[in-house]
Amino acid sequence: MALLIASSSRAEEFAAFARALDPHLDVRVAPDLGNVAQIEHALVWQPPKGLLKTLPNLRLIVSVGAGVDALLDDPDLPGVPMVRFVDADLTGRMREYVALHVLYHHRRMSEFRELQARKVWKYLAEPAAHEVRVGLMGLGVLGSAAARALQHFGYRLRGWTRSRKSLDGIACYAGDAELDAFLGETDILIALLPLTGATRGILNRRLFAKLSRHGRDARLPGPVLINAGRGGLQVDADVLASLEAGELYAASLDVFEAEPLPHSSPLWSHPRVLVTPHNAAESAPAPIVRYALKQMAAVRRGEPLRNVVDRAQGY
Ligand code: NDP
Ligand code: OXD
Repeated sequence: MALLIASSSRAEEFAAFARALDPHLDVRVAPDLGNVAQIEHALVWQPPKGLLKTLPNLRLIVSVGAGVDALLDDPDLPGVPMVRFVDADLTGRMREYVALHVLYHHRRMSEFRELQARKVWKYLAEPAAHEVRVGLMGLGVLGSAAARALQHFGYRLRGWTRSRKSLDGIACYAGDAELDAFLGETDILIALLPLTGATRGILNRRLFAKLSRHGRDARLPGPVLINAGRGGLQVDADVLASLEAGELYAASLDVFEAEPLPHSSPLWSHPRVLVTPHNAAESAPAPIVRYALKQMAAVRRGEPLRNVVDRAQGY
């Protein structure tokens, strides 16, 4: 029985941990597959399309990522069980990212940075946290953990999901029919959705125009977008157009339509945009490998797997 690791940048690190944790485990790193008939498990992050289909005895696919859109994009993906990465390490990192960026925009830090650059000492009005309405698209493992972290500051929270949820202290909206109501009461929008057929391109100019607007209800200079989900959720050009038109006040973007973000993108230098390189929540190799080994042990013992991907829903 062998474990294949296929991950563009960190495969050797994962392999070293796997060998340290289980010295008897036969660990292979793609593209050195050896005898493919011996490979029963695969730990993967964006493997080349068609690679997994070459493994005739594969029993389990463990995704290094919480998001599995790239895996499901493989037309030759074998029909064996696939689990996605869910772990306190990843969740904690995402919680930090979301709290950091919500606070940054709520406290108008991009404007203070601009003022500092010009050595201008100027007071800017800031609403109290309990006046700011933060809306999370996605209240799954990461969205709900981020919401709980934001609750400590006193933000007014709402969330939008596919199926109906009931979470203490969070106004819950579900499905397309309730999306506009959710957006209309959101000052800071956080996207923690998976990329699926239903969510691709959802963060577009039409949607931004539905966010809580200036006027009687204004709590911030304008709506804010924080996308830590997937780049395919957003239309980069629409984010820029909405920023230019004042439909968005600011944005934090960890993910982009094309990654790495091309040098030519005006998002790099926009004064109200924070760009991070898809690292909102990149887990260390140790928790990822430990998680994979636990799931492999469950397969061997015939126990139920955790965090199995629902292929029909795409996440
Ligand atoms: P979960 O599967 O736990 O949660 C997904 C949430 O999105 C659920 O609440 C789900 O609704 C909701 N959702 C899915 N489809 C729709 C839809 N069509 N309409 C409304 N809501 C929908 O995922 P995680 O929280 O673990 O992760 C979320 C995403 O974050 C990942 O898929 C990945 O793309 C991204 N990610 C990004 C990272 C980064 O570093 N930038 C790191 C890790 C993950 P319901 O509850 O009804 O199922
Ligand atoms: C993930 C990611 O999906 O890092 O885990 O993007």
